[in-house]
Amino acid sequence: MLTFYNPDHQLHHASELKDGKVSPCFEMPHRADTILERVRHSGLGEIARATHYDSARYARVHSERYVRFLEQAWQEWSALGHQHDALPLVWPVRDLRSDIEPEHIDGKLGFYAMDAGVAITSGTWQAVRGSADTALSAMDHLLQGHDSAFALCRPPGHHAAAEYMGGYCYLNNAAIAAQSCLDQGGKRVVVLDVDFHHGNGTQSIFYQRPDVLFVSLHGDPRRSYPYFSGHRDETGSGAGVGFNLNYPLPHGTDWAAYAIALQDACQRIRAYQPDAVVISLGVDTFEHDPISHFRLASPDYLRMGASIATIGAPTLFVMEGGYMVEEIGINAVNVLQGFADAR
Ligand code: FKS
Ligand code: ZN
Repeated sequence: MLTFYNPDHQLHHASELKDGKVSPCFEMPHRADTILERVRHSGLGEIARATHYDSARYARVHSERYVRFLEQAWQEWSALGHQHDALPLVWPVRDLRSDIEPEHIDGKLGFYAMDAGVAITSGTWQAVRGSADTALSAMDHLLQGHDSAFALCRPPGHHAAAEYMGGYCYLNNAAIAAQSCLDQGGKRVVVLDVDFHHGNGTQSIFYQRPDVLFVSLHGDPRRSYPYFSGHRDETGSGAGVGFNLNYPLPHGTDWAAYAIALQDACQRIRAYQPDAVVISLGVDTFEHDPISHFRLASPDYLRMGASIATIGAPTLFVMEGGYMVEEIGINAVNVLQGFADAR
Protein backbone atom coordinates (compact mmCIF):
# COMPACT_ATOMS: atom_id res chain seq x y z
CA MET A 1 0.00 0.00 0.00
CA LEU A 2 1.36 3.41 -1.00
CA THR A 3 1.52 6.12 1.70
CA PHE A 4 1.13 9.80 0.75
CA TYR A 5 2.85 12.33 2.97
CA ASN A 6 3.49 16.07 2.93
CA PRO A 7 6.19 17.53 5.25
CA ASP A 8 4.39 20.92 5.23
CA HIS A 9 2.26 19.62 8.12
CA GLN A 10 5.16 20.61 10.39
CA LEU A 11 4.37 24.28 9.76
CA HIS A 12 1.27 23.89 11.93
CA HIS A 13 2.08 23.49 15.63
CA ALA A 14 -0.61 25.32 17.54
CA SER A 15 -1.83 25.93 21.08
CA GLU A 16 -5.10 25.16 22.81
CA LEU A 17 -6.80 26.06 26.08
CA LYS A 18 -6.29 23.21 28.55
CA ASP A 19 -6.83 23.29 32.28
CA GLY A 20 -7.17 27.06 32.21
CA LYS A 21 -3.85 27.55 30.41
CA VAL A 22 -2.68 27.95 26.83
CA SER A 23 -0.45 24.99 25.99
CA PRO A 24 0.63 22.95 22.93
CA CYS A 25 -2.23 21.04 21.25
CA PHE A 26 -2.55 17.28 21.71
CA GLU A 27 -2.71 17.37 17.92
CA MET A 28 1.05 17.96 17.34
CA PRO A 29 3.55 17.47 14.46
CA HIS A 30 5.23 14.55 16.20
CA ARG A 31 2.09 12.46 15.60
CA ALA A 32 2.50 12.33 11.83
CA ASP A 33 6.25 11.78 12.07
CA THR A 34 5.75 8.79 14.39
CA ILE A 35 3.32 7.23 11.91
CA LEU A 36 5.70 7.90 9.02
CA GLU A 37 8.53 6.18 10.92
CA ARG A 38 6.34 3.17 11.55
CA VAL A 39 5.32 2.99 7.87
CA ARG A 40 9.03 3.08 6.94
CA HIS A 41 10.00 0.25 9.28
CA SER A 42 6.98 -2.00 8.82
CA GLY A 43 7.42 -2.75 5.12
CA LEU A 44 3.90 -1.53 4.33
CA GLY A 45 5.10 -0.01 1.05
CA GLU A 46 6.66 3.06 -0.53
CA ILE A 47 6.13 6.66 0.60
CA ALA A 48 5.15 9.25 -2.03
CA ARG A 49 5.11 13.06 -1.84
CA ALA A 50 1.69 14.66 -2.20
CA THR A 51 1.19 16.90 -5.23
CA HIS A 52 -0.25 20.40 -5.21
CA TYR A 53 -3.89 21.09 -6.19
CA ASP A 54 -5.83 24.23 -6.98
CA SER A 55 -7.86 25.52 -4.02
CA ALA A 56 -11.00 25.25 -6.19
CA ARG A 57 -10.82 21.54 -5.33
CA TYR A 58 -11.42 22.32 -1.64
CA ALA A 59 -14.37 24.56 -2.60
CA ARG A 60 -16.21 21.50 -3.94
CA VAL A 61 -17.24 20.76 -0.32
CA HIS A 62 -16.43 24.07 1.43
CA SER A 63 -17.78 27.53 0.65
CA GLU A 64 -15.46 29.82 -1.30
CA ARG A 65 -15.61 32.51 1.38
CA TYR A 66 -14.58 29.99 4.05
CA VAL A 67 -11.57 28.82 2.02
CA ARG A 68 -10.63 32.49 1.48
CA PHE A 69 -10.96 33.11 5.24
CA LEU A 70 -8.57 30.24 6.03
CA GLU A 71 -6.11 31.53 3.47
CA GLN A 72 -6.13 35.11 4.79
CA ALA A 73 -6.83 34.74 8.53
CA TRP A 74 -3.22 34.84 9.75
CA GLN A 75 -2.47 37.92 7.68
CA GLU A 76 -5.51 39.74 9.06
CA TRP A 77 -4.64 38.68 12.60
CA SER A 78 -0.94 39.56 12.44
CA ALA A 79 -1.79 42.92 10.82
CA LEU A 80 -3.20 43.87 14.24
CA GLY A 81 0.28 43.38 15.70
CA HIS A 82 -0.43 39.94 17.19
CA GLN A 83 2.30 37.35 17.21
CA HIS A 84 0.47 34.69 19.24
CA ASP A 85 -1.97 32.12 17.76
CA ALA A 86 -5.37 33.37 16.64
CA LEU A 87 -8.17 31.66 18.61
CA PRO A 88 -11.94 32.08 18.20
CA LEU A 89 -13.66 33.19 21.41
CA VAL A 90 -17.18 34.27 20.42
CA TRP A 91 -19.79 32.29 18.46
CA PRO A 92 -23.14 33.03 16.79
CA VAL A 93 -25.12 30.44 18.79
CA ARG A 94 -28.92 30.08 18.67
CA ASP A 95 -30.67 33.39 17.94
CA LEU A 96 -27.53 35.45 17.25
CA ARG A 97 -27.05 36.60 13.65
CA SER A 98 -25.13 34.11 11.54
CA ASP A 99 -26.12 35.55 8.16
CA ILE A 100 -23.66 38.46 8.06
CA GLU A 101 -19.93 37.78 7.92
CA PRO A 102 -18.17 40.18 10.33
CA GLU A 103 -15.35 42.33 8.97
CA HIS A 104 -13.18 42.20 12.10
CA ILE A 105 -10.96 39.14 12.38
CA ASP A 106 -12.15 38.47 15.97
CA GLY A 107 -15.69 38.14 14.63
CA LYS A 108 -14.65 36.13 11.58
CA LEU A 109 -12.79 33.60 13.71
CA GLY A 110 -15.96 32.84 15.69
CA PHE A 111 -18.20 33.00 12.62
CA TYR A 112 -16.16 30.25 10.94
CA ALA A 113 -15.54 28.02 14.01
CA MET A 114 -17.51 25.63 16.22
CA ASP A 115 -15.00 25.71 19.12
CA ALA A 116 -11.66 27.07 20.32
CA GLY A 117 -9.69 23.97 19.31
CA VAL A 118 -8.61 25.51 16.01
CA ALA A 119 -5.83 28.02 16.47
CA ILE A 120 -4.50 29.73 13.35
CA THR A 121 -0.75 30.34 13.18
CA SER A 122 1.58 31.68 10.49
CA GLY A 123 2.03 28.20 8.96
CA THR A 124 -1.50 26.89 9.41
CA TRP A 125 -2.83 27.51 5.91
CA GLN A 126 0.15 25.90 4.17
CA ALA A 127 -0.13 22.82 6.41
CA VAL A 128 -3.91 22.66 6.02
CA ARG A 129 -3.88 22.78 2.24
CA GLY A 130 -0.97 20.33 2.18
CA SER A 131 -3.12 17.94 4.22
CA ALA A 132 -6.04 18.21 1.76
CA ASP A 133 -3.57 17.75 -1.12
CA THR A 134 -2.35 14.56 0.54
CA ALA A 135 -5.88 13.15 0.52
CA LEU A 136 -6.44 14.26 -3.09
CA SER A 137 -3.13 12.69 -4.22
CA ALA A 138 -4.00 9.40 -2.55
CA MET A 139 -7.51 9.41 -4.09
CA ASP A 140 -5.99 9.97 -7.54
CA HIS A 141 -3.75 6.96 -6.93
CA LEU A 142 -6.83 4.89 -6.06
CA LEU A 143 -8.60 6.11 -9.21
CA GLN A 144 -5.64 4.93 -11.29
CA GLY A 145 -6.81 1.43 -10.42
CA HIS A 146 -5.03 0.65 -7.16
CA ASP A 147 -6.80 -1.32 -4.45
CA SER A 148 -5.85 0.96 -1.55
CA ALA A 149 -3.85 3.99 -0.42
CA PHE A 150 -2.95 5.75 2.82
CA ALA A 151 -3.15 9.55 3.11
CA LEU A 152 -1.05 10.50 6.14
CA CYS A 153 -3.00 13.73 6.62
CA ARG A 154 -2.25 16.29 9.29
CA PRO A 155 -4.00 18.43 10.45
CA PRO A 156 -7.04 16.13 10.56
CA GLY A 157 -10.36 17.05 8.90
CA HIS A 158 -13.53 15.27 10.02
CA HIS A 159 -14.91 18.02 12.32
CA ALA A 160 -14.67 20.66 9.56
CA ALA A 161 -17.98 21.33 7.75
CA ALA A 162 -18.74 23.36 4.62
CA GLU A 163 -18.28 26.62 6.46
CA TYR A 164 -16.67 26.02 9.81
CA MET A 165 -13.58 24.61 11.46
CA GLY A 166 -13.44 22.79 14.83
CA GLY A 167 -11.62 20.17 16.89
CA TYR A 168 -8.16 20.60 15.27
CA CYS A 169 -9.78 20.41 11.78
CA TYR A 170 -9.81 23.11 9.06
CA LEU A 171 -10.43 21.48 5.67
CA ASN A 172 -12.30 18.17 5.58
CA ASN A 173 -9.71 15.94 3.88
CA ALA A 174 -11.93 12.83 3.74
CA ALA A 175 -14.87 14.78 2.27
CA ILE A 176 -12.63 16.51 -0.28
CA ALA A 177 -11.29 13.09 -1.37
CA ALA A 178 -14.78 11.53 -1.53
CA GLN A 179 -16.04 14.44 -3.65
CA SER A 180 -13.02 14.14 -5.94
CA CYS A 181 -13.93 10.49 -6.57
CA LEU A 182 -17.48 11.52 -7.57
CA ASP A 183 -16.15 14.33 -9.76
CA GLN A 184 -14.05 11.79 -11.64
CA GLY A 185 -16.88 9.40 -12.41
CA GLY A 186 -17.60 7.60 -9.13
CA LYS A 187 -21.34 7.14 -8.53
CA ARG A 188 -21.47 6.00 -4.91
CA VAL A 189 -18.85 6.65 -2.22
CA VAL A 190 -18.81 5.66 1.44
CA VAL A 191 -17.04 7.51 4.24
CA LEU A 192 -16.58 5.17 7.20
CA ASP A 193 -15.36 7.10 10.25
CA VAL A 194 -13.67 5.05 12.99
CA ASP A 195 -12.15 7.97 14.93
CA PHE A 196 -13.31 8.06 18.58
CA HIS A 197 -15.04 11.40 17.95
CA HIS A 198 -18.09 11.79 15.75
CA GLY A 199 -17.22 13.16 12.30
CA ASN A 200 -19.78 15.95 12.49
CA GLY A 201 -18.21 17.87 9.60
CA THR A 202 -18.35 14.99 7.14
CA GLN A 203 -21.89 14.18 8.23
CA SER A 204 -22.93 17.80 7.73
CA ILE A 205 -21.36 18.07 4.26
CA PHE A 206 -23.15 14.99 2.89
CA TYR A 207 -26.29 14.99 5.05
CA GLN A 208 -28.73 15.78 2.23
CA ARG A 209 -27.06 13.59 -0.42
CA PRO A 210 -27.56 9.95 -1.41
CA ASP A 211 -24.28 9.72 -3.39
CA VAL A 212 -22.17 9.62 -0.22
CA LEU A 213 -23.11 7.22 2.56
CA PHE A 214 -21.61 8.42 5.85
CA VAL A 215 -21.14 5.80 8.59
CA SER A 216 -19.55 6.59 11.96
CA LEU A 217 -18.66 4.64 15.11
CA HIS A 218 -17.87 6.96 18.01
CA GLY A 219 -18.20 7.86 21.67
CA ASP A 220 -21.82 8.70 22.54
CA PRO A 221 -22.21 12.50 22.14
CA ARG A 222 -24.13 12.65 25.41
CA ARG A 223 -20.73 12.26 27.11
CA SER A 224 -18.15 12.87 24.41
CA TYR A 225 -16.94 15.67 22.13
CA PRO A 226 -18.37 17.05 19.82
CA TYR A 227 -21.49 16.74 22.08
CA PHE A 228 -23.94 18.28 19.57
CA SER A 229 -24.01 15.63 16.85
CA GLY A 230 -23.59 11.90 16.38
CA HIS A 231 -26.87 10.59 17.77
CA ARG A 232 -28.47 7.50 16.27
CA ASP A 233 -31.55 9.35 15.01
CA GLU A 234 -29.45 11.48 12.63
CA THR A 235 -30.19 9.50 9.46
CA GLY A 236 -29.98 12.18 6.74
CA SER A 237 -32.46 14.66 5.30
CA GLY A 238 -34.20 15.26 1.96
CA ALA A 239 -32.68 13.09 -0.76
CA GLY A 240 -30.10 11.95 1.82
CA VAL A 241 -32.58 10.20 4.15
CA GLY A 242 -31.18 6.75 4.96
CA PHE A 243 -27.63 7.65 3.87
CA ASN A 244 -26.26 8.64 7.27
CA LEU A 245 -25.61 6.01 9.89
CA ASN A 246 -24.37 6.70 13.43
CA TYR A 247 -23.23 4.11 15.97
CA PRO A 248 -22.82 5.98 19.28
CA LEU A 249 -21.03 3.66 21.74
CA PRO A 250 -20.61 3.96 25.52
CA HIS A 251 -17.47 4.84 27.51
CA GLY A 252 -15.34 1.74 28.02
CA THR A 253 -16.29 0.06 24.71
CA ASP A 254 -13.79 -2.74 24.05
CA TRP A 255 -13.06 -4.74 20.91
CA ALA A 256 -15.82 -7.31 21.55
CA ALA A 257 -18.54 -4.63 21.53
CA TYR A 258 -16.82 -2.52 18.89
CA ALA A 259 -16.50 -5.47 16.48
CA ILE A 260 -20.26 -6.09 16.55
CA ALA A 261 -20.99 -2.50 15.55
CA LEU A 262 -18.23 -2.53 12.92
CA GLN A 263 -19.49 -5.76 11.37
CA ASP A 264 -22.99 -4.33 11.15
CA ALA A 265 -21.60 -1.16 9.57
CA CYS A 266 -19.55 -3.14 7.02
CA GLN A 267 -22.60 -5.18 6.07
CA ARG A 268 -24.65 -2.02 5.46
CA ILE A 269 -21.78 -0.59 3.41
CA ARG A 270 -21.52 -3.72 1.23
CA ALA A 271 -25.26 -3.52 0.50
CA TYR A 272 -24.71 0.04 -0.82
CA GLN A 273 -22.20 -1.33 -3.39
CA PRO A 274 -19.82 1.63 -3.27
CA ASP A 275 -17.31 2.47 -6.01
CA ALA A 276 -14.86 3.56 -3.30
CA VAL A 277 -14.59 3.69 0.48
CA VAL A 278 -12.85 6.46 2.40
CA ILE A 279 -11.89 5.53 5.96
CA SER A 280 -11.55 8.40 8.43
CA LEU A 281 -8.85 6.64 10.41
CA GLY A 282 -8.53 7.83 13.99
CA VAL A 283 -6.75 5.61 16.50
CA ASP A 284 -7.92 7.56 19.57
CA THR A 285 -10.13 4.51 20.32
CA PHE A 286 -6.94 3.12 21.93
CA GLU A 287 -7.17 2.05 25.59
CA HIS A 288 -4.43 4.49 26.65
CA ASP A 289 -5.52 7.50 24.61
CA PRO A 290 -5.26 10.60 26.85
CA ILE A 291 -8.50 12.28 25.68
CA SER A 292 -10.83 9.39 24.68
CA HIS A 293 -12.73 6.58 26.39
CA PHE A 294 -12.71 3.32 24.42
CA ARG A 295 -10.55 0.31 25.22
CA LEU A 296 -9.10 -1.05 22.00
CA ALA A 297 -5.69 -2.73 22.30
CA SER A 298 -2.93 -2.64 19.67
CA PRO A 299 -3.69 -6.11 18.15
CA ASP A 300 -7.36 -5.10 17.77
CA TYR A 301 -6.32 -2.66 15.04
CA LEU A 302 -5.17 -5.59 12.88
CA ARG A 303 -8.68 -7.04 13.27
CA MET A 304 -10.20 -3.67 12.42
CA GLY A 305 -8.24 -3.59 9.15
CA ALA A 306 -9.29 -7.16 8.29
CA SER A 307 -12.92 -6.27 8.99
CA ILE A 308 -12.74 -3.21 6.70
CA ALA A 309 -11.19 -5.40 3.97
CA THR A 310 -14.39 -7.48 3.80
CA ILE A 311 -16.20 -4.49 2.23
CA GLY A 312 -14.39 -5.37 -0.99
CA ALA A 313 -14.15 -1.91 -2.59
CA PRO A 314 -11.10 0.29 -3.37
CA THR A 315 -10.21 1.87 -0.03
CA LEU A 316 -8.55 5.15 0.89
CA PHE A 317 -7.37 5.55 4.49
CA VAL A 318 -7.27 9.19 5.64
CA MET A 319 -5.53 9.90 8.96
CA GLU A 320 -7.62 11.68 11.61
CA GLY A 321 -6.99 11.58 15.41
CA GLY A 322 -4.99 9.58 17.99
CA TYR A 323 -3.03 11.15 20.82
CA MET A 324 -1.03 8.43 22.56
CA VAL A 325 1.94 9.43 20.47
CA GLU A 326 4.18 6.45 21.32
CA GLU A 327 1.61 3.94 20.04
CA ILE A 328 -0.12 5.94 17.32
CA GLY A 329 2.25 4.59 14.65
CA ILE A 330 1.82 0.98 15.70
CA ASN A 331 -1.96 1.24 15.88
CA ALA A 332 -2.47 3.14 12.61
CA VAL A 333 -0.14 0.86 10.66
CA ASN A 334 -1.79 -2.21 12.25
CA VAL A 335 -5.09 -1.21 10.60
CA LEU A 336 -3.37 -0.86 7.22
CA GLN A 337 -1.48 -4.13 7.62
CA GLY A 338 -4.57 -6.01 8.81
CA PHE A 339 -6.36 -4.72 5.73
CA ALA A 340 -3.52 -5.59 3.33
CA ASP A 341 -3.08 -9.08 4.76
CA ALA A 342 -6.80 -9.84 4.40
CA ARG A 343 -6.95 -8.71 0.73
C1 FKS B 1 -10.63 16.79 25.74
C2 FKS B 1 -11.41 17.87 25.02
C3 FKS B 1 -11.73 17.51 23.62
C4 FKS B 1 -11.41 18.22 21.31
C5 FKS B 1 -11.14 16.89 20.76
C6 FKS B 1 -10.91 16.95 19.28
C7 FKS B 1 -10.74 15.60 18.66
C8 FKS B 1 -10.18 15.68 17.26
C9 FKS B 1 -10.21 14.37 16.49
C10 FKS B 1 -9.55 14.58 15.13
F1 FKS B 1 -9.57 13.46 14.43
F2 FKS B 1 -10.19 15.50 14.44
F3 FKS B 1 -8.31 14.95 15.26
N1 FKS B 1 -11.10 18.37 22.70
N2 FKS B 1 -10.28 17.16 27.09
O1 FKS B 1 -9.50 13.36 17.16
O2 FKS B 1 -11.52 13.90 16.32
ZN1 ZN C 1 -10.81 11.95 17.46
